[in-house]
Amino acid sequence: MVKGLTTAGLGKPDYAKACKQHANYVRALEECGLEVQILDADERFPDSVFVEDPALLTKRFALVTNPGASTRQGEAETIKEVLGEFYADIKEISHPGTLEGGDVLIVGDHFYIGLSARTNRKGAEQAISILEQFGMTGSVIKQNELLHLKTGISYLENDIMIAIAVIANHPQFQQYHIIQIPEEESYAANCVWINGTVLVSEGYPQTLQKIRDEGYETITLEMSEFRKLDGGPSCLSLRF
Ligand code: CIR
Repeated sequence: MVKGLTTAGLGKPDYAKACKQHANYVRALEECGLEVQILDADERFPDSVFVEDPALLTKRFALVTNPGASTRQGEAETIKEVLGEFYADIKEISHPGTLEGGDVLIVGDHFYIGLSARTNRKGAEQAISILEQFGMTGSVIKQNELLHLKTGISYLENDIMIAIAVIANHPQFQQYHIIQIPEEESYAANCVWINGTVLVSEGYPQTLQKIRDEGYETITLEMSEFRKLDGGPSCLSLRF
């Protein structure tokens, strides 16, 4: 993990601390009523704790992505084996298409797919055509400021989004009520709704208050070591 990709400039993660934060994260998922399967560490891939990226899980099928980061491409093979335990239908994104799960924002049966340095148009188009085969839809969101689309926006169900200004203004999101995050708290835009509770990174009081004001229960989580690798709460699990 200490060799993971990063642009944060916050130094190397403290591995022992990261393990504690990970354990707290797992506990939070369980408190929200989820059953959690923890995968073994895969020492070949320093970013593999961010399991959200090599797969996209839907109600009807699983999609193994082709991560745009070359050091992460091998993660897809491992995740595919695991998903075989849960899904009869497993589809794949193939070269020259690339896609990472962090770029996919799910709203019911619609999938917003952000273009980024990790997800290219061909990858997004492949995903959309597979979604359509299963009666679901997708659309492309152009952005070039963030690592992933969900670095800047999360869906909190009930037609409510939480987002930083640059993403909140995107025309495709105007149909939602958007909780806007102050710029100095932009890291907190990546949060996770689970069964009515929102998991929020600790240390972002204005964002926390705004989420509570909308009536959500919240659990705050220390994410400092994952933040050092540009990762947030959604990145650490695949939820289905
Ligand atoms: C990476 O650059 O790929 C990792 N260091 C961080 C991935 C974060 N994943 C996510 O936002 N879904």
